[in-house]
Formats: sequence, structure tokens, C-alpha cells
Amino acid sequence: MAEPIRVVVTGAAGQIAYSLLYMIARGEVFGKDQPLILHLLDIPPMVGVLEGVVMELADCALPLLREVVPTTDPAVAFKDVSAAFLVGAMPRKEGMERKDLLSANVKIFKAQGQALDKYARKDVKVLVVGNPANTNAVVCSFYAPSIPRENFSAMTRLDQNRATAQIAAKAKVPISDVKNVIIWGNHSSTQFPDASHAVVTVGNTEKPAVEAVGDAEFLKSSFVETVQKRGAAVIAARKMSSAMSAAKAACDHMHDWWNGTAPGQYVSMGVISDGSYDAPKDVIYSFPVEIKNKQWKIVQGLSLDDFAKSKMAVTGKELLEEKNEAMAVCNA
Ligand code: NAX
Repeated sequence: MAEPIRVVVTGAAGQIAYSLLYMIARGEVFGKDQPLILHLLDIPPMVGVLEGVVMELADCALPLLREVVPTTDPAVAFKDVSAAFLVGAMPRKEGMERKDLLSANVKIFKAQGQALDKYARKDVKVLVVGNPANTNAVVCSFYAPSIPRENFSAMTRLDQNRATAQIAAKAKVPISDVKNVIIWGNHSSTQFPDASHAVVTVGNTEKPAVEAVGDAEFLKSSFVETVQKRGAAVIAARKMSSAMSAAKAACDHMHDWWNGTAPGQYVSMGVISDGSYDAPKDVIYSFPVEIKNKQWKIVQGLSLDDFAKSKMAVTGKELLEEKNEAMAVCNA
């Protein structure tokens, strides 16, 4: 069997991590033959809860899990890690402005970027889940200059999974029969869920999603809105934000990064923008990517209509504004 790899999950005492740690430790991300040493980072007030999580992980009796390292020290948490799930962030509290949240979280991701730079493996794959995820990922990468920028990503896979589920339900097919739904831009309400290149298998044939759902208007209206507002709908119903589905999406994201995408299929990831599709350069923008040998490549040559272009411009502008605000906080 392979040597164990070290994987860190931050926010390890939180609700997403509660599902995520189990999925990782079962081998659903790095494979059923890959032993793991899990590093769990949280903040000092959460040490007691973290101890409970460690007990439960032991009680799961998972053969791949060789060691668990709970800590509040980033130097320990990021030491020699091959993969990092950066979930921990300050939650939005009542009365808090978006700006206050951004400023609190940007500081966390600056410090974690510096710790990654100092202690992690240089080929570490970093997935930022904590919000504002795209901008936190930009900041984290900026403060880890010894690690390639391509190794930092932000999670829009939950949005992709939500969008794919909407198409499957509308076309009345199993979810595995829908592929290549795209999320463009920011993991925020300006994101653009795009099914115009998606394909649905109906019987033995592949059809464009628009044909399979039989409703072009749906794809430009309620489909887009439902996906954009799904997070809020879950909060309204559950009184807590998405956790199980967020954990599953984080696993899907890292799994595909680690193992590659199937031929003819692409997935959406927030990655450093090279200006493809007129997105602003040097922000972490969600693009469709294909992955081979642990390297992602933005899918090129997809046609965009005016509707798509206008939506993508809005989310790109927001990302640029967020990045500028974040860098101002970092430099203050
Ligand atoms: P919780 O509040 O349950 O857990 C967050 C945990 O992070 C807490 O245990 C907290 O103590 C810890 N934490 C805070 N500061 C830390 C630091 N400096 N270092 C290490 N740990 C720290 O939140 P949860 O529901 O787990 O959500 C976590 C983050 O994911 C939030 O920012 C949330 O907005 C974000 N989400 C992102 C999604 C995405 O698609 N990108 C979807 C789900 C989720 O909303």
C-alpha cells in the first residue's frame, strides 16, 4: 500500500467538516488504497468540540486513517500537507455588513497563505471553501508565492451539482445522465449557471440540455435563479447553511483534481484567470476545466451568446471589486 499522505481540513470543528472528514477518511477523495494522516485545524475556543470529532473519527474504525492531528497551530496544521481543504472562516453574524465579513476572512486567509508557503509541500492542492471563497483563494495564493498559483482553487462545485440536479429533474433523467453544466464567475449570487453546453443522455442518445428539458426560457430564468438562490433556500428551510452537500461538493472537486476528469467531460472550478472568455485577469474565476495528471486546463472555444456574456461580465466585475477591497485590507 502507498505511503500515507497528509491532508489538512480547517474549520474542522464546524458543520461542513463534520461530513467532509468522514468522506475523506473513507477514501472517497484520494482512493481506497491511499492511507491518510488528517490534520484538523480550528481556533482555541473550539478545542473541546475538536476533541469530540477526533473521538468520533477513531470510533468510525476507518482502515485508511493512520493518524489524526488536531491542532490550533497553523504551523502544525500545514506541515508537509499534500492537500488542503480551507473550510474554516468567520460566519456572517447578524448586522454584519458584507464588507466586515470580507475583511475578517481575508485576514484569516492571508495568515493561512503564509503558513502554507512556509510549511506545506510545494505541490499542495488547495481548495478554498470558506466564503468569500474566490477572493479568499486569491489572497491565500498571493501570500504563498513559493507555491504555483495553479495550485489554488475555490469551490463552485456545489453550484455545479445544484445546477446539474435541476437539469436532471426537469429532463426527468438520473443525475449521472447530465454532464458539462458550467458555473462561471464568483461563488455568490452573481454566479452564472450555464446549461447551454450541457448534454443529457436520453435513452441511447446524447442531446443538448435545451432539447432534453424542452424549455429554452427555463434555462435563462428560473434555472439560473434557483441555482443562484439555492444556498439561501437551504438556510431558510434548515435554519443552517448547506453542509452535507457542501462537503460532498468539496470531495467531488478534490477527487477530480487528484484523479482527472473523464474524456469529454468538464467540471467547474474557481481558478486563476488568464483572461479567457474576457474574464478579468488574475482573479479566481470559475471556469469549465478539464483535468489530467493533476493539472487543470480551461476548456476553450465554447460559444457564448449575448445573454451569457452580460452575466459573465457582472460576476467578473464583482470579483475584481472584491479582490481590490481584499488587497486594500491586507495592505492596511
Ligand atoms: P461553521 O461555522 O459550522 O464552521 C466553521 C468553523 O471554522 C468553526 O469551527 C470555526 O471555529 C472555524 N474557524 C474560524 N476561523 C478559523 C481559523 N482562523 N482557522 C481555523 N478554523 C477557523 O461553518 P460551515 O457551515 O462549516 O461553513 C464554513 C464556510 O464554508 C463558511 O465560510 C461558509 O460560508 C462556506 N461555504 C461555502 C460554500 C461554497 O460553495 N464555496 C458552500 C457552503 C458554505 O456556505
